[in-house]
Amino acid sequence: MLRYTPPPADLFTRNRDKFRAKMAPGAAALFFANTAVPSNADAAYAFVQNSGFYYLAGIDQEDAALLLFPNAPKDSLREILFVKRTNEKIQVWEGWKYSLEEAAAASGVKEVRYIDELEGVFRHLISHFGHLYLDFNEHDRNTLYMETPAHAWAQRMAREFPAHRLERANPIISDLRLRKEPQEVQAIQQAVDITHKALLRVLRFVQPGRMEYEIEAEIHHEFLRHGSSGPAYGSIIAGGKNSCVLHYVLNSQPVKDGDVLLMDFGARYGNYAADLTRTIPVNGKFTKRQREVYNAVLRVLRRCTDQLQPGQKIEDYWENAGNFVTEELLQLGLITQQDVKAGTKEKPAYKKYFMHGIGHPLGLDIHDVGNHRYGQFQVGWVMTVEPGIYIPEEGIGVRIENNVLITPQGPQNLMQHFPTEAEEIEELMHARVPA
Ligand SMILES: [Mn+2]
Repeated sequence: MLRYTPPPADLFTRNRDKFRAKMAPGAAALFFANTAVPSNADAAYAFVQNSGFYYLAGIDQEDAALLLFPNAPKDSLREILFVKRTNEKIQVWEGWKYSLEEAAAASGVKEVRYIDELEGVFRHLISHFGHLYLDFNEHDRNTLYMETPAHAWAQRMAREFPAHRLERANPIISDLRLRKEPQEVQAIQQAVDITHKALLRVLRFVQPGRMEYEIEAEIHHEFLRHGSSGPAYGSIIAGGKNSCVLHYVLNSQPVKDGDVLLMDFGARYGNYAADLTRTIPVNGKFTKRQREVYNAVLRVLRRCTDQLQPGQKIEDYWENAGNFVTEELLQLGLITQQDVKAGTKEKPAYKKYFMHGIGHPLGLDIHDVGNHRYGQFQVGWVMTVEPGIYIPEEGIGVRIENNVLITPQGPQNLMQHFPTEAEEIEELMHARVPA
């Protein structure tokens, strides 16, 4: 059995309804689970489900597929889930796999068959539709290509049924996934709450001399003991000058007295992710300069969060975030008015100390899908807000990151109960266990 409580099946039923409503009339759609990915010899990487497939089917297992064909000639062929056929050997070596009944209960799909029947069913229906939706990763920051079952199916269609037309499922699913259902917000909140426990744990643990990986281990321990499948992404545990390396995941150095420690980590619960950053003083007390930088970043965090309103223009939000950081950098004496004037729209002065984006959608993926760079914020989006100021010449990098739901009333911070003020963090660190 799974180690977490999955969302109820009616979430996935509603998701499929929403997808069907966007399909071209008479079309079919085919979605695939991820396959197990081999590491080297006979071992596989830990399984991570295909997010689009999970969104529609709620099945967290390899070798599965979902066929949607709303205009199928027979009721029982309109929606079919295919799962892996287990056998004695799989039961001996791997243990539990979904039974047909369990898969039906988890997904809300009434017609569940084994994956080896997909070929026959597809062949049976091929003359009844002219368009087939397939889902490919269209994330605008993805740089890695990997052959998926959908790629293989597309090539097969081109060879065998070249007169059928392929349609893109990804823009539809991505768009739907931006707007979270209440049950999805709940799942994210569960991941957030486990992340909170891990934060409280490390605030009691961090001391000068601890290794960054020891701190990482404390976090992951806390994740796992609450039913999380582990970190949602590579945890960043970055002391001193490492705090200025944006995606520092080596976590190999001792943390030092007088340095800051930037920690960016989040639990995965079910398939949903949390994404937290806090920056703390290694010895439990910020220096005057560290506190100045910290409070500057915190003010930007608060001002940006206030802007997560339905209807807010997103391009304006990004521009405002840049302006807020610019004000703080001027105050901190890091840039001058001349620098600001010399900056261009493509390369504004603040980019020297704040090089990344102000946030991203969060959900089944840590950098979740959907067009979130243009247009307006909408109710139901969950966004990270993560301003930072990185000063390599001073060895101080500060980022503070929260996860925020956009509601009709405005922003709702899912990390409301987390320590955020410099003083709150220092106070919790006073209760540390001596090393
Ligand atoms: Mn983030």
